[in-house]
Amino acid sequence: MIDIQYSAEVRAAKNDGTPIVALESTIITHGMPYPQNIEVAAQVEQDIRDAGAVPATIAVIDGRLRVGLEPDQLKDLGQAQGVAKISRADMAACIASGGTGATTVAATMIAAHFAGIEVFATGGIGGVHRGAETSFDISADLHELAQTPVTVVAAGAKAILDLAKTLEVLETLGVPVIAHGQDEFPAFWSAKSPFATPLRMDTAEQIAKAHATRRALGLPGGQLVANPIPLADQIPSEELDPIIASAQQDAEAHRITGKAVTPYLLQRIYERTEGRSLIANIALVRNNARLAAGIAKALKAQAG
Ligand code: PSU
Ligand code: MN
Repeated sequence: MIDIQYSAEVRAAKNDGTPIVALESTIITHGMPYPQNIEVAAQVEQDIRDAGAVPATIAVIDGRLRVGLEPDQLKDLGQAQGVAKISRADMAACIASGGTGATTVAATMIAAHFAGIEVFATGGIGGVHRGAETSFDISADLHELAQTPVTVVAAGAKAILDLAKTLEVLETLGVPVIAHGQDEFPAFWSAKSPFATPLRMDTAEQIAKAHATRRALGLPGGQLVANPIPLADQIPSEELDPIIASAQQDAEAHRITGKAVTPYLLQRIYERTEGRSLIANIALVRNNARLAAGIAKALKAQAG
């Protein structure tokens, strides 16, 4: 009944077995300012092609689930006004009512799995917000990782979140958190955080094998691959911490709640770093896209 609309490129890749990497669209509509958002989206797609896989950017447009956007659709979405941010709770309603929505990590995982795509690259996942003990603000992304079998490559969780609590919830939910090439959990704009990651793997092949082994065991849920931002591009946490704290205070003062919180904080941090947060964000997403392409290729190669 759900008629997935594939881009020509993704349709061809599905037919000939080329590895595919899913990409989310909330990062385009709610995570980065126009016009950089569409430039970055196109660049990240190209990085995946250069690494030997095919990109599938996911969104709901006029009530249709799109897996892979044509260049014009990507441009239109990146400058459209009032696009909804859709997570697990909103996805069916958006499709049923003929709406247009950008998919978060949770909704992108659902769509990717539905389309038979096992690997997904993004910037950072949603997690447990600072002050969650009173606000109860915990991203649906964490529960999605616990139930949908997609490997998500992210630069850890954004430093606007409570990283310690985010790691605790992931552990409770049984989500493997795998740091790529280091022991520490990365903190999005910074390569390292004070927190150790439960698992470490140094190659795409190992990560692909762990993904396939979970499937063979019949375990529900995916894996979070925490890939640190390249050192040359990071913003040291000493510099960012006070900026994040003040963005947080602004959000509270303006009573920002629910799904508006993450986009609000990202925008404030962008302003307070005079755009440097965006430059780092671009570098880490591209880095994640390359690793995700390697994992998708390894999964295909191992399947023989
Ligand atoms: N990381 C970014 N920019 C973003 C997001 C993450 O750098 O826009 C988005 C992702 O789509 C993620 C969502 O799934 O924020 C989490 O939102 P919430 O905290 O409301 O679940
Ligand atoms: Mn939230």
